[in-house]
Amino acid sequence: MVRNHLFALLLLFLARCRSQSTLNDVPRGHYGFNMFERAVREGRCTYTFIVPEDDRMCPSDPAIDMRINYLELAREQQQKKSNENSRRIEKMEKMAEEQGKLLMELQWRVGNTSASGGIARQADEVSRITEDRSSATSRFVGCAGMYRQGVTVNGRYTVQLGTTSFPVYCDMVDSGGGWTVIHRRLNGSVDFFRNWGDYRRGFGNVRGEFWLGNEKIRLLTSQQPHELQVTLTDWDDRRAHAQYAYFHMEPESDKYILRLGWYSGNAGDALSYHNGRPFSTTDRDNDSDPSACADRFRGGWWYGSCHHSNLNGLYHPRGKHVGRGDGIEWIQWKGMFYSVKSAEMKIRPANFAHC
Ligand SMILES: [Ca+2]
Repeated sequence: MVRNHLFALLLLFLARCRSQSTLNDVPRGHYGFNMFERAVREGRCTYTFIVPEDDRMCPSDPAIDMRINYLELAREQQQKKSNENSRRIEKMEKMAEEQGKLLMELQWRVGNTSASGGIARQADEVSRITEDRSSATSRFVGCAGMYRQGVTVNGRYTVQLGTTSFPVYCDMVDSGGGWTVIHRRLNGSVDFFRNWGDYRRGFGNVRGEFWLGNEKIRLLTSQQPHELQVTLTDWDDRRAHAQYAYFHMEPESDKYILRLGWYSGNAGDALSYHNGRPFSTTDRDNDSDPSACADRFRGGWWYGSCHHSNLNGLYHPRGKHVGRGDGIEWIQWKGMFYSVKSAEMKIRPANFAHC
């Protein structure tokens, strides 16, 4: 009885539309509900349907809950698998890249050895390179070795290779560090127009201008495959660089022939022209030109007929100069009549960045 009265009051309230309320308590089909519906239809009032707080939560169905839990678990597992697959793909890509480099190097070395003749020598060469590569991950030569031992400050250090030791300048900062600097031009304080013996031994000061020496460079690069970076600065202090994925010098008996890998950088490729060419100095004409390139261009380099780069040429204090190609030239960057303000060549093991 009391309930019916409450119902009547509620419906009266709803029909007058003075406030929002709930119809959930009113069974559909009840006369009060019908009244209200009619009132809305006739535009005498509008209503807002408010779902009671308790009804907003669906009643729990164990079967549905289980299904949801299962799907969430499956989604998490799928995500984990996806992440794991991404990591595996990345790792395999790195391995493929390393193997590609090794294959390229082996093919190149074998081809080179073949040109010199002798299957036995080819086998020895492949065996030696493979040994180098397998041990390369545990040892680094020169500044890279010191970097791996925790030395991360640029400066002069002494490297020990077997019974030989000599001073070097280490660049431990540029492009990830670990670089052994083999050449630097800075201010023209050192004469680079020198003979074979000087280039073989090296000259200058590793803190200033110097050539490390063909014998030492040869020794470093014969321990394991190395990469080369050339850094150049012009007289407006603009910098450019050229990087070569592989850098190697043959022994003196082969006239320190230059071996180079792929070029990258923004200076232009002015060194690949010299790939496969022997070193020449003022007293050793090993170039392929009728003239003596080292004499004409005032340096020691892997001249052909004659050069695309001449980083051991004359130091011209104002950059632009008259003598064609006799300065510190990088033709693909500045042409034949512009000597750069400073230049540096540095090497490190080719796998340094990956280990
Ligand atoms: Ca010549």
